[in-house]
Amino acid sequence: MANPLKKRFWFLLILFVVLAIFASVTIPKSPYYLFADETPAKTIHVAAMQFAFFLSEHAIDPKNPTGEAIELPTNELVEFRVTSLDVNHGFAIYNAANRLVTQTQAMPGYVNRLRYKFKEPGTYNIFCLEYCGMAHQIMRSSFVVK
Ligand SMILES: [Cu+2]
Repeated sequence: MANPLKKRFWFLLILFVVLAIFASVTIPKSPYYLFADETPAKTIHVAAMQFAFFLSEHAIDPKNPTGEAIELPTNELVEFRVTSLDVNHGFAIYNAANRLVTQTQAMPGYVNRLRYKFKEPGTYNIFCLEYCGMAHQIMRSSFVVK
């Protein structure tokens, strides 16, 4: 009869090796490390607020938030600096085919940096993915990638 402690040892060793391989393959590809060592070609400031997004190439005044039409280049690194002026919101970017491309949270008191390289030109839509109030579903914006 096989020793149950030996069986357990081999089971745990194989489990550890499988988890170590999985972690070493997937962690470097997580969004937190994507483009971490590159300097963004463009920085876009984003302020979310019930029920609108303000996007600007300049810092946004929280007392009088305004945005502007945004045009971004293809295949260049863009950094969105996303915050909220009231409650938690989502900042989700969808391509022209309405597929989710990338997303982060917009939270009061925090600036989340979302880095992305847009490979396809076109109009991208921004939707809020966090239920934030009665008019949550109309909270949207867009920008153009050329
Ligand atoms: Cu919302």
